[in-house]
Amino acid sequence: MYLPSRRVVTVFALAFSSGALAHNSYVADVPNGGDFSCTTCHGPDGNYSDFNQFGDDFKTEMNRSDDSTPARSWQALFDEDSDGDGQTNGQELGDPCGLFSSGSTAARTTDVSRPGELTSTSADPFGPDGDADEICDWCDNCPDDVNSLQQDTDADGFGDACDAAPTDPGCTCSGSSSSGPLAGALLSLALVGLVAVRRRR
Ligand SMILES: [Ca+2]
Ligand SMILES: [Ca+2]
Ligand SMILES: [Ca+2]
Ligand SMILES: [Ca+2]
Repeated sequence: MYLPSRRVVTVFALAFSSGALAHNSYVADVPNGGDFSCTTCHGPDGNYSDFNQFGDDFKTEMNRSDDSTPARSWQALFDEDSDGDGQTNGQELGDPCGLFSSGSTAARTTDVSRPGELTSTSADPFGPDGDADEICDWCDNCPDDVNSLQQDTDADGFGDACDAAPTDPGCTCSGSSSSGPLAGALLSLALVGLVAVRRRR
């Protein structure tokens, strides 16, 4: 019976363990990285040398050496659609806004799908999305108002749809923009009433 030499066994063990170690060290760099074991980045048989497209993209990002883009950056991948299924990597892995940082908990931990598998998609990639405008709550500048264009004229972080002063960047007060004109109209009516009362006197 053939028995492999100690050297062969050692090389095989090192090769396997290095793959496993690499996998374990990268899991924390991807939102919900442990959900699909190694098949988030690797093929369905779990072969460490077999990368799916997301795995290839991730590997490229890991190995990036130029200074302009920090290496190991999820932010460079979240808005890409590696497998071409119509959902971004972030939508599939529960971080559609790219808020995840290594080791943190993803914004969404349910309804996660594989970003490197065309037939795997999330049922609600924008969720949770309280106003159903296809901008998830975490990155919606007006989470209670339908404003899919996210217009923010004064760039103060509050969308025009819910900015009490949509053209005044100095006013960071939030609230429905409709409350501004309404409040103004009510104030005008009060002033007219006050003037009328004084004239009668
Ligand atoms: Ca996708
Ligand atoms: Ca929304
Ligand atoms: Ca909205
Ligand atoms: Ca604004």
